[in-house]
Amino acid sequence: MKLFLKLLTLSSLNFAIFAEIYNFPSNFVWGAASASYQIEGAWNVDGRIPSIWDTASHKNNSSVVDGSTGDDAAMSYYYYEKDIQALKDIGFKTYRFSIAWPRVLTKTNQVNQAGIDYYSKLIDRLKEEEIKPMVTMYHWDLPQYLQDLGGWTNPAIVKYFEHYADTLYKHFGDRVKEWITFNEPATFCDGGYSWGWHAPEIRTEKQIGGYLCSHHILLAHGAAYHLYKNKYFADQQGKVGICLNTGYSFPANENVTDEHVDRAMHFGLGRYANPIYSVDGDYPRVMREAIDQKSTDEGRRWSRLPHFTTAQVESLHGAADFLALNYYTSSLIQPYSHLGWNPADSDSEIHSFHDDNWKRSSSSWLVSVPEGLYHLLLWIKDNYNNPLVYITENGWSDLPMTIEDDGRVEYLREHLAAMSRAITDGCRVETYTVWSLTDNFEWMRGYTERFGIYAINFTDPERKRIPKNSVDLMKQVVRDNFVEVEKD
Ligand code: GOI
Repeated sequence: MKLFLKLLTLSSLNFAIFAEIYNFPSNFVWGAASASYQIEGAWNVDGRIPSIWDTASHKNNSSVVDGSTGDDAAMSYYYYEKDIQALKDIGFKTYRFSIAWPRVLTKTNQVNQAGIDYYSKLIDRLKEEEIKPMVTMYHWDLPQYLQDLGGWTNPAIVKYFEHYADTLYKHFGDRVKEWITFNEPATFCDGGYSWGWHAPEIRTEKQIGGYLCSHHILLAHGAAYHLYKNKYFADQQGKVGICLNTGYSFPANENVTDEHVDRAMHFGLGRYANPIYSVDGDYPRVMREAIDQKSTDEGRRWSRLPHFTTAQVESLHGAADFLALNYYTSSLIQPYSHLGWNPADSDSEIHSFHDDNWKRSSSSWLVSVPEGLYHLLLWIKDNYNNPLVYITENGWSDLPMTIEDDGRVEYLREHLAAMSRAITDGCRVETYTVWSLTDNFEWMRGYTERFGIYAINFTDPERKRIPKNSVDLMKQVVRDNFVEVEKD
C-alpha cells in the first residue's frame, strides 16, 4: 500500500525510481543525542571545575587539529532552549544528553547547586515538551583533580563514581527514567590510557592502562547499577544501562572463519559486554586465555587483564536493564597469522581494515556499512540472550555548513532500514537517537568535522541552529514511522 503510494507520487514527476519501505513498531521512540563537553561551553562558569578535556584542549600545541576548545562550543549552557526547539520541530520524543561531572560536584565532593539547577531546568523544560530525558552520566569529561589521582586507573575511582551517580539519582531521578552510566569505554579507555590520542593522553605499553581503565569502569557501572536497585528503584522505577560502541567484523576473504569473527567481536564488544550481558559473565574466555598467556610469556607475574573476584563476577552479571549501542561503521578482518605478521602487536592478533568500496565520510575512521548494523544487532541477540537495545548514537560527518547533507540523508536512510530489518528478525531495539542534534566540538577533530542534523556557525554569537536536509528526513520518519530507501 505504502509502496504503491510512493510509486504514484514519483510517477507524477516522471521518475522511474523504486523505493523500498521499512517500517518500525508503533511504540518506537525517536530522538537525538549530544554530550556535555561537546555542546555546553561555559567551561569556567557557575562553579564548574576543570575537566581532563579542558586540560587537553588548553595546553600549548594541543592535539586538537584546529587548536580549538570546548570553552564555548554550541553554548548550550545558555541556549538550551534552542536545542529544545530543534528537538520539538522534528517531533522527537527523547533527548539523550550527558551531565558534566565537573558542574555538579566540587573538588571536595560537595554539591554545586548552580550545576544542579542547570540540569534541573533542562530536564523540566524537556518534560514540559513531552521529550523524555535520557541521561549519560559520563561522556568523557572527568574532573581534572580525579585524573591527578590516576583517574580511571586508580581503583579509588569506583567509589567517587558511585557517589556521583548517587548525587544524580537523588536530584534528578524523580524525572529521569533512563540512565546510561558510561559512554563508550572502549573509546576513552584505550584512547585515554593505552594509545594517548584522547584525554588524558596517557600512553602505556601493551594496553596496560586501557585494561585497568575498563576494569574499573565495569566495577563502577556495577556499583551505580546496584545502588540504583537498592536505594532508588522502588521509588523511581527507572532503567540503568551502559553505552558500548562497536562495529561488526566481516571476514575479509574465504579463509577467515566464524571463529575469527567471534574473536574480533569478543575483544572489541565482549571486553565490556560479556561481564554484564553474557550467559556466563566475566571477560570473554578467548580474551582471558590469550592475555594471561601473553602476560606469562612477557615474564610478568600478573595478567595485563585484571581479574574479577567471584563476588564481582556475580554482581556484574546481569547488571543492566538495557544495552545502549553506538554504531557508526564496520571493518573487514583477517588474523595476523594469514598475513605473516608479528602477533605481539595486539592481543587479538586480528587486523581490521576498510573495503575500498565503502562510502567515506569526512572522518577518516567513518565509512558507511549499513549491513554491519544489521549483523551486529543479530550477533548481540545471539550472544547476549536478546537484550533490550537502544541505539544511542549513529551518524555521519561532513564539512562545516553542509546544509544539503545528502550524504548524511543517505547514510541515515540505509542504517534505519538495516535497524528495521533487525527488528523484523527479532532484535529488541526500542529507541534510536541520532548523533548528533547539532554540530559540536568533535574532540581531537575540533570543529573540522560535523555530525549535527542542525548546522552551527561557530563564529555566530547566537549559535543559530540551522536545519540541514537530514532534519526533513527525521521529521518524515517520526511522522510516518517508516523510512524509504531508493532501490536501483
Ligand atoms: C562517538 O564515538 C562519540 O561518542 C561522540 O562523542 C563523537 O562525537 C562521535 O562518536 C563522532 O565521532 C581508521 C589512532 C580507523 C588509533 C582511522 C588513530 C580507526 C585509532 C584514525 C585515527 C579513531 C565514536 C577514533 C567512536 C574512536 C573515532 C571511536 C570514533 C580511531 C582512524 C586513529 C582510526 C584511530 N575513533 N569513535 N582510529
